[in-house]
Amino acid sequence: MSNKQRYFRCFDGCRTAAVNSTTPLFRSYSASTQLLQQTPTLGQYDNPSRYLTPHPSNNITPHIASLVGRDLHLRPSHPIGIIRSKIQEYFISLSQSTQTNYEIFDAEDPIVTAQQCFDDLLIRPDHPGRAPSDTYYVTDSTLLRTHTSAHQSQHLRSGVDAFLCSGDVYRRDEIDATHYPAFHQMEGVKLIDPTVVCGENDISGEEWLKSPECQQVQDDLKLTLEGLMDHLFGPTTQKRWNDDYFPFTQPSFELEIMYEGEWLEVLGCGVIHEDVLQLSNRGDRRGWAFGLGLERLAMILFKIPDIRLFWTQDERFHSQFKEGCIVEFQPYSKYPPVFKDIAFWTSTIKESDDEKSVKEFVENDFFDLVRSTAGDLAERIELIDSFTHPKTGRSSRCYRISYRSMDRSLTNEEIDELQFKLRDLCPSLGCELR
Ligand code: FA5
Ligand code: MG
Repeated sequence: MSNKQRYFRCFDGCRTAAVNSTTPLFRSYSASTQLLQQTPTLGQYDNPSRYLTPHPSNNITPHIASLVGRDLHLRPSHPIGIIRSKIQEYFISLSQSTQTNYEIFDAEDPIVTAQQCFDDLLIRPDHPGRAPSDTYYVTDSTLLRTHTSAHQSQHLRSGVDAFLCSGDVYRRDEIDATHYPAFHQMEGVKLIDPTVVCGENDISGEEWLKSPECQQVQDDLKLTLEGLMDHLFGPTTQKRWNDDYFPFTQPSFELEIMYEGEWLEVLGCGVIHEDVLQLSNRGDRRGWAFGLGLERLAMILFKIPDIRLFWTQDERFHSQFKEGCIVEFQPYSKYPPVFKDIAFWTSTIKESDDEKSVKEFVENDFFDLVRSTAGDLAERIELIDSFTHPKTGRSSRCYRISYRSMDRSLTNEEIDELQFKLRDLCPSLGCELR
């Protein structure tokens, strides 16, 4: 077995609780399973120098590099690890009734190529998600995966018919209680039994989309995922399907569940686009795929109010969770936030040899600058004012940053110090402080 970690499981679903939580991580299964199992090593990608390369396209910050390889999803007593196991348990239980054996990949390298993350999935070169403002690039052709779909094509190409693949994903994004630049996803893919629905020599294009076979794939997908929600949230949970769009599935859907009076999006999915299958040399088959956010599910199930908590090292957090148990998180503190505003012109006009050069402001660069300066103390950034000067045409923005520690009270002095550092760094984005 190469760098990819597969476990093959027997499908009676029984699994012993014995887990050695030290590195490497061992999982044991009861002797009654004819088990086949490979052990992912915790922390095998924990090496910041892999991510901080001198390549001119590299836009990974030391803060992000320090998160890669933490492997929260492989820690048996971490909420992200508990939820991953619970989902896998459901799919293993399905294998008997549906004759589908899901192979499991939990330790793929988070560095993927642009080909894997985008081209294989029909994401066009001009798609905004590929821009360096949205994606962390290691070099110009390699990057930190932005979704676990980056591994779809490789597994399909290698002949796997059904699999689950989980891991950490990275996106340059806004900062608040539900968004963090690193989070975890699980991908699921199933190709339908070719004696029931097949691809090549059969119908394609519009005709395929309107066919009863395509409907059959959708029905199987929806039934499977509704069953998963019942397994996680109980059979009375209200669910609703909305149409969605992904370049690599057609048709595409999102699933929302009603939780405490609100509809929450938990996953995206769809019928795998026939061109994706074709590119993976599986054009003779048809199937479905989904990608779900593990933090979203864990925040709901464990009632964890802030996404940063998943990354804390505080024992008061970790001591609350045990392998296999869903328990309600008991907040151990709510320290007060410290608010600071920062206002700047989003461009600096440099007069050099009569030529005016203007560097364009990218909001995600500013968010990254705050994260690099303040780390997890930055709880939220809000744009509270913006205007364009009527004479000069220059734009101004004012952001309010809430700083709050999960673990202690902050002093005004230490936050002032961070804020001064941030102000000193703003001109590097082409901004001029006001
Ligand atoms: C995707 O990432 C697609 N790859 C999903 C997919 C897979 C579609 C296979 C079709 C087939 P999306 O960007 O919507 O889609 O993210 C999927 C899920 O990840 C969301 O439903 C949500 O649960 C979670 N998610 C997305 N962004 C964030 C974020 N910033 N923080 C936490 N969770 C997030
Ligand atoms: Mg979505």
